[in-house]
Amino acid sequence: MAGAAEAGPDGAMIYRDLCAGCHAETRLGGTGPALIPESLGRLKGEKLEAVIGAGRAMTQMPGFADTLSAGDIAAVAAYVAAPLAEAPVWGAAEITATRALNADYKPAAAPVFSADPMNVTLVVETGDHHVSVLDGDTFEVLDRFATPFAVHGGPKFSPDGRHVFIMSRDGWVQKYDLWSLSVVGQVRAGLNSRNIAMSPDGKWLAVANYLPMSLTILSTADLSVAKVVEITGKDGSPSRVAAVYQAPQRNTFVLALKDVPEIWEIATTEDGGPYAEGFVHSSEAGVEEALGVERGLFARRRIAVSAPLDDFFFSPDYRNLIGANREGETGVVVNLDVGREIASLPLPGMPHLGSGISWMRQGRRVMAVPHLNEGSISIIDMEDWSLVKVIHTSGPGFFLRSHAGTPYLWADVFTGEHKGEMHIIDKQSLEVVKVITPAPGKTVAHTEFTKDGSRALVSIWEDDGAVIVFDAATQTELQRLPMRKPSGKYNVWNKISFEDGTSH
Ligand code: DHE
Repeated sequence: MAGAAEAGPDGAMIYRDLCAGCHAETRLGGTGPALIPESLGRLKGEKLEAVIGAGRAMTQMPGFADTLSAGDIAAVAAYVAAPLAEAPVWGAAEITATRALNADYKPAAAPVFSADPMNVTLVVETGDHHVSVLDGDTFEVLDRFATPFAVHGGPKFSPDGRHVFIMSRDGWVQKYDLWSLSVVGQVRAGLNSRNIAMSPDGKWLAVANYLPMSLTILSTADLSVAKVVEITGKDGSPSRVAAVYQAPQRNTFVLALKDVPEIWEIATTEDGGPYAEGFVHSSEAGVEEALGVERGLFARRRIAVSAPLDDFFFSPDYRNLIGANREGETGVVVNLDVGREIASLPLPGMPHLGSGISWMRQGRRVMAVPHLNEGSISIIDMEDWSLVKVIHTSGPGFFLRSHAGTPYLWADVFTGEHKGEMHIIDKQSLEVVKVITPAPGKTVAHTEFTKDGSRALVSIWEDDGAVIVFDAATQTELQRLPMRKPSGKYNVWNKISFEDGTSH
């Protein structure tokens, strides 16, 4: 009979003794990040054991290789990689209990710097979990502040560009005042979150969650909880929210649901939203109730689709949504006005619609989409949804960027032997006019333009990385700003003006 000595190390006990102090008994995170499969993502097996053994440089995470045997480390890694026994409750009360406002914060009456507040650009530095605030003309660092662990997705600016909201994968939302250069506060809106979206009027911030399966809506004024929407499909099955987007002309949030074949639209004003004038075609008594129609602030509309869609791109008028499924080979166009699919798109090779951009070419609007598993960019005509061209690049890219002030789009290569090559593509001829390799052997990715489009900022995505400032017209390097694994960069003006060449 197997005795206790033969049972092997007890990962749960080691966790309680050594890890729970920072990561919490619940594994949902404390001063350290959550240690659950949803948060660990691709950090598993040997990679996870390596982090436990060696720790993480420049963080509070020590290495345990001297304290624990290889078997102990494997046991604790297996323990944190296993799903939680019970789905944790994370409702309004739990969220509210995490809300912390900065007692030292004093709102400034005007920007405390002389730089153009509309040309300020944020750089997310994932190497040591900070954001640098750059003057978009001189590239001086105006401030550098600590963020929650593992920020993901684009920060969202208030419509006046004064405040910005930043989200971490562990569901923390941080509010920062760009005039005072000061953190305002933070709240944990979810346990494992995807992204955030701001309502067009700037009053509400929606947080898309995988865990729990909900959408949290916060008041942007004070980070209080306005509503927690539980996500269940028409047939009653729960669903994770893959992403949430703002639809400015519609006064709605649009939700990509991971597990049910539905798109949701949620009204962000009392009188606006999907069922405002023009969207409901019958006012007969009882019809709306029978259809399950809701009205008013945060009213929800369900749009049925043929399969779950988790990656979206929108036409600039937000009437058409282009959706794809990460596992699928095709994309579809859903017209949000009529609430149904109107076309399918020839998009093989894992299109990354979230990185799509659009512009006018020969009098017609076209969109460009990179593919995550092959070196190509599809160009689609947004009037008849035909494939205009497939542009071949030297490897799979992650991000595309352009600006009205430049004739080019910049497309990176994120993986493979050509990673770090940046393709400069002419938006009219659709030809690759140049390939630049500013840091050979290193990942070079994600471009953002200054307000006027004259400068392109590109990340050397390494721990001892940098943001390179290029002359956008000649692609000549002008400056290199040392940064810790810089990822995305976000220009206030490009974001709040919904510049076509950038993500929204
Ligand atoms: Fe992202 C944006 C989803 C992996 C860096 N990523 C987004 C958005 C979504 C998304 C839905 C749009 C949110 C927004 O801005 O409102 N990302 C996903 C995934 O599903 C995927 C493939 C798997 C996952 O782990 O979630 C994924 N993303 C990554 C990475 O591995 C990247 C490269 C590194 C990281 O930080 O995790 C990464 N994603 C980014 C960045 C943006 C982003 C920098 C914002 C781009 C922008 O310019 O707006």
